[in-house]
Amino acid sequence: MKLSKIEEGRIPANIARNLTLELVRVTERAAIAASNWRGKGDEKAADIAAVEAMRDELRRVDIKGRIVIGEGVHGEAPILFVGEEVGSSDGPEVDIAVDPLEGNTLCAKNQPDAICVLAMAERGGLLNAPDVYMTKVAIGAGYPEGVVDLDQSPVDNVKSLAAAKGVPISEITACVLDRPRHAALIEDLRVAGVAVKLLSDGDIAGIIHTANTEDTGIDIYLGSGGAPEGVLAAAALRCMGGQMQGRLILDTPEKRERAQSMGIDDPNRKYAATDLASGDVLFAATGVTDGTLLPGIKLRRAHVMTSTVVMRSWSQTVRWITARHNR
Ligand code: VTB
Repeated sequence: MKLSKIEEGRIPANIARNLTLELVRVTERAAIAASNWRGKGDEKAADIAAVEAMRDELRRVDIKGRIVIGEGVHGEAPILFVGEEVGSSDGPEVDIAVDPLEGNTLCAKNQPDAICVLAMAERGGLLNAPDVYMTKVAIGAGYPEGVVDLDQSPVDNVKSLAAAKGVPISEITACVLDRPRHAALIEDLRVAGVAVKLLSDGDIAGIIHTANTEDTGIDIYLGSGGAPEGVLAAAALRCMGGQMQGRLILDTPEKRERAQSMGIDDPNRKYAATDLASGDVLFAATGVTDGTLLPGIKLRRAHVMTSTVVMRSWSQTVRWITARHNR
């Protein structure tokens, strides 16, 4: 039998794997802070609570970290801005992408799958994506490379996925953000007989769901969402297995210039998951509200319970960590 990477004892000289638990601490802190704002109808307050907690906890992590996906550009976002140095400075040079509260509307409405998210990669490993939309397609592991492609129509992608899965197209469930801009996409999918699961928000969780079809029933993610969320979702898929492509929507001269100033020379480039998040990547997400991805924060009289998924691309180990914190 082939030895696994762990049995062979091959520990690569890249991101220190002990950092995995450090990331869990960071997303746990953010999620606990955000949980105070569940169902309170105040998205902004929920977001600020998560951002501040995440920033504070990151200070303790032994890394020379640099934010590449954060809360905004320097000058606009006070903390966790793009380019901000984070960590204790005593450790490896890494790039960090954060979405301190992915789905702040979900949190404000206490709806499923509000999560606190962080990804870490070696320096240069995460695309410095502008805050524009990205067209995305994602599927889980176990399919031939290239079975879906952004240059095919969404319905054609579903058809080739159904053929590869060996099921009729009517047994494919596609996950799409419920937005007016997706009206034609949703209509086309329904006319073709595809089941469409509409998300009110949160396409990082939506894309992760494709990597876990047996539990979620979701086969494919289609449509456009935030480009920063695309990078974070790609980091997760790299750790879980699966395929994803993304293309920035740079539909105005201003957006093209902004992208260019961030180092993006080809505005039409089709990014694979490995272009969005390359090398050794760590990804952590803690549930704020109960969802399909993770249980939310549970407030008990003496304790707070957190549920986190943390994973690493090198080994594709996926860990679910339930923690009990004293109040
Ligand atoms: C997208 C999506 C996110 O917000 O950014 C969306 O990627 C915003 O889309 O996961 P609209 O501008 O159409 O509202 C989320 O759903 C949540 O942050």
